[in-house]
Amino acid sequence: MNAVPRPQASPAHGSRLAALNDWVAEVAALTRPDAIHWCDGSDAEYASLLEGMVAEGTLLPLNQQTHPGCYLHRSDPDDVARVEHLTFVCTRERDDAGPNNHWMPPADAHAKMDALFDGCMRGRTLYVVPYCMGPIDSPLARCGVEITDSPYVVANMRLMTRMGVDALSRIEREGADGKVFVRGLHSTGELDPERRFIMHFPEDLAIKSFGSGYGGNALLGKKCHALRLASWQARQEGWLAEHMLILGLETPAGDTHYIAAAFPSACGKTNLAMLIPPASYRAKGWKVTTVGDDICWMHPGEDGRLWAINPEAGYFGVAPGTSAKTNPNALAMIQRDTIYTNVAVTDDNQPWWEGLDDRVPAFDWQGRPFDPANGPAAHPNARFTVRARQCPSWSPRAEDPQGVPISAIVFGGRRSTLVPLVFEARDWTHGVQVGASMGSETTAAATGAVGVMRRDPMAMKPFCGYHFGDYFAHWLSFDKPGAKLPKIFHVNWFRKGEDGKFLWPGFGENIRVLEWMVARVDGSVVSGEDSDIGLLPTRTQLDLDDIALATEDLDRLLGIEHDAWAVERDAAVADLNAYGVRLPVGLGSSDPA
Ligand code: SAT
Ligand code: MN
Repeated sequence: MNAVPRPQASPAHGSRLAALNDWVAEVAALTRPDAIHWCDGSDAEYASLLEGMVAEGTLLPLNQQTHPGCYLHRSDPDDVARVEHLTFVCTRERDDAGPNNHWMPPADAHAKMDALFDGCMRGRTLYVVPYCMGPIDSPLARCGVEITDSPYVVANMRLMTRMGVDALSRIEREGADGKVFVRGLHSTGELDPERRFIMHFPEDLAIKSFGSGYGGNALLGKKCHALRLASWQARQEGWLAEHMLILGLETPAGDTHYIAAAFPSACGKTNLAMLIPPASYRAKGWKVTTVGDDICWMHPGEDGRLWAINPEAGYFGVAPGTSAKTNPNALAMIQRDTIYTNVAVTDDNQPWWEGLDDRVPAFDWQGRPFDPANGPAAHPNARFTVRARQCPSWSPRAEDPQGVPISAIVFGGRRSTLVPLVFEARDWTHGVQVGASMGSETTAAATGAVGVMRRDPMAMKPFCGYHFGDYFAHWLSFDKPGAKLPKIFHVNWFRKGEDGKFLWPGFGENIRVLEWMVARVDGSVVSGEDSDIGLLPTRTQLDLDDIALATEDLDRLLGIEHDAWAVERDAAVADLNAYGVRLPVGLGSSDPA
């Protein structure tokens, strides 16, 4: 540990940056808080936030013997997921937001939001939360300030971002050079779904969010800043802000390949990022390390490769389904110093959720005595928030200011039919088409029906802050002379048989698929089998030695149903054509190759 005391970057109240002080004053004049607290990000501050929430009953200590430093927050039952229908991108020109976003003219949106914010912090404390997305000294990192009246949000921001005096110093330094920080204004309001909106103003790098305390709606550094606004900034500055995990795959030869993978929310990004290889692979020397589980910022480096950072410093993961079998690393990291949201508890006050183990919980996520007639004990989108470094597979390269070089990009969705276990795109353009055509069955991470197939290009449908046509064109623009771009793959761990059971064992066994990708990247496997959808592994190229798979299941997992694929491709092309004239040439046609 660094023995040097933390720099006293700024006075306890206020900042050296007039623009920041002015904005805080302006917000305070509108929202009328009883007090203003400038967050320093210290342990003492975190402890006192927790203490305050425990005292007011919004945070419940869990069993401190088994789970030291762990707490439970029960949200309003109507505030448990992202609300895509209430999320807007407010560009001056409607077309810049694209058909992929809800849009409102900026002046109307400001008027609507300012009416909601008017006096909303009376009786509350206004917290000023300076944060940095990415390693504090990284040229790839970007900063913001969130103003919120929710101590729960502040505590979560402390776990999820680099928050406090160091971030404020950087903001002040950059501000002195004329660089702007992202301004996020948030209030939980009355948690009334009728008075709930999440508004983005990409042209002003601003966010206004009212009426929800839930993760993606309220922790503004995450989806609002690091994806919606960052994707806009990235397009202007020539980089990519993506909904991707980043993992390091160490091979028996001792090389580490970094892989970025995009899956929609609640489709296993956290599990893949923290994968523990099966014993036979570990014995050979395979190892996975975790750089990030949700967001990836990729910049072209001088060497032509894409270099990636994880802008976050924590994980906001889905609890249900997390177990010693599915994700032992995650389970180990959430035994201490974790904030749980909407999980159930056992009779000795330990956190519990469906899929954890066979204990029967005592109380459900709403605090009612558990009764299966009321549905699942934990909310299906129950979450844990925890510092990234607590993960046993955490990679110190997550702190590397230059980021990590990406060898492969993986797209994937939850598809019970049709889509094979893995295929490789023929080239970058084809890979962009594969990503743009992605579909997935919906999950509990967003309000609405679950299990409905929807098109989710690059897993960015809810998160791209501008017109998808421009976004695809931006992706294509990376293919230029001198670029050494990653190979692009598509995977599907979720294929089901006629009996409704998953065909592929998934979890740790997914390393078998990653192994093939790395062999393709380093050239040790010269070519897959060419098909009408891309390159497929041959049977012998995938190591399936010690897993029990019936031949017909394997045929299904690795095969192509040509007629059904033709229908899928037409549907994907029709969906892409909805992006109209801004769709880059090639992507709307039925075959770019
Ligand atoms: O709710 S979050 O947006 O923070 C998580 C997710 O849906 O991916
Ligand atoms: Mn996500």
